[in-house]
Amino acid sequence: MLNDRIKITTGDITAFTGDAIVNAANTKLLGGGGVDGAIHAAAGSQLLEACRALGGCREGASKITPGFDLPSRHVIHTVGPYWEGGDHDESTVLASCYQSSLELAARHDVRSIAFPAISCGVYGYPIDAASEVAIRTTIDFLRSNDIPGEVTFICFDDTTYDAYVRAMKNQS
Ligand code: AR6
Repeated sequence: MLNDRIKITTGDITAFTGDAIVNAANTKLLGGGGVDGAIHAAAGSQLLEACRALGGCREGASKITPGFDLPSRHVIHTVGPYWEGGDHDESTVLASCYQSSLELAARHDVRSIAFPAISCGVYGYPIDAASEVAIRTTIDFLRSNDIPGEVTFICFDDTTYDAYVRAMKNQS
């Protein structure tokens, strides 16, 4: 069952004990605030070294590193769109973040993966619209792929959690 493969929880993504967590990074891939800062702090300085070697990342694309001191084996770094009102292809770029992260996960045999609400902090993407994109893109991917077996959306607050639950209901 598809719905059994999607989980929505609240919490801190750095505590996720699975194969990979996704980082909401920027194009430089050299750390930052928000979830990016929390992931780098928890993974240790080796993560920054590994990111330096990647040479940045385009918006909507994804790159993978080890998780170093994190409980998850990998970090998939993706770069979400900056919200500019909705008519600058933001939803296409955001869908591409989820799609490219899931493709990378499948190629690295990542069975369990956790996403934060990409672009919904500093980048200002409205959570209702963003959670619809996240859920729709993930459901479409899981329909035609067995790996990852499980996708968890880790929400940092209750408003985010409620939006994901609504988006999930709207898709079912
Ligand atoms: N666990 C789960 N979710 C978290 C955590 C955490 N530990 N910390 C924050 N969030 P943001 P963006 C949520 O701003 O909007 C950085 O400086 C947060 O509440 O981290 O994509 C990068 O370097 C929000 O719902 O990412 C970029 O420059 C979501 O994660 C820029 O910010 C994303 O918020 C990216 O901005």
